[in-house]
Amino acid sequence: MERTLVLVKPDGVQRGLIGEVIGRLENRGLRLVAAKFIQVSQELAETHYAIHKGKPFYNGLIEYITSAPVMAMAWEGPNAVAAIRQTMGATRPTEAAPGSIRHDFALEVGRNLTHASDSVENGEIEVALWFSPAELVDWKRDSDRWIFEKG
Ligand code: DAT
Ligand code: MG
Repeated sequence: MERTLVLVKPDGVQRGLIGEVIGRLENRGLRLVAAKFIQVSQELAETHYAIHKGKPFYNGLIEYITSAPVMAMAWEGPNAVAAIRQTMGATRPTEAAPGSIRHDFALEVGRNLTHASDSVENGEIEVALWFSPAELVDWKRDSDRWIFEKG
């Protein structure tokens, strides 16, 4: 079972799209593990986006993610990383597949609404960065056996 970090970034929160993102992930069959609505600190933003340090868009990215509250969540499921990246759509909204969130609700790469971990390894790392072990809820849904082929 893979785990991934999902953020509804400040533009998604301001535009009232938290419910839309959660609804799409629930509909897909993914299982919510943790959620919190927070103002991101400079330190967390810099750690989360450390890989982009030095790139021309880095300063703008840090400013954007710390500009207003975000909805941070951990979701799990079989192939959760690939499934959630697909539901979010490509980084550039104009390259995102029709039906994806970034296609359906965004226009610009610097206002692309959501974050989702890009690999299984980064899913583990990012969930651990954003959530303490006590915040991660270990639970089963009654519907799991109708969505997950193996428990
Ligand atoms: P993703 O969010 O799809 O994982 P990424 O990790 O490559 O994309 O980049 C992180 C964020 O940085 C992305 O969601 C938006 C911003 N970004 C990436 N490339 C950019 C660019 N060329 N210009 C402006 N912002 C960019
Ligand atoms: Mg990324």
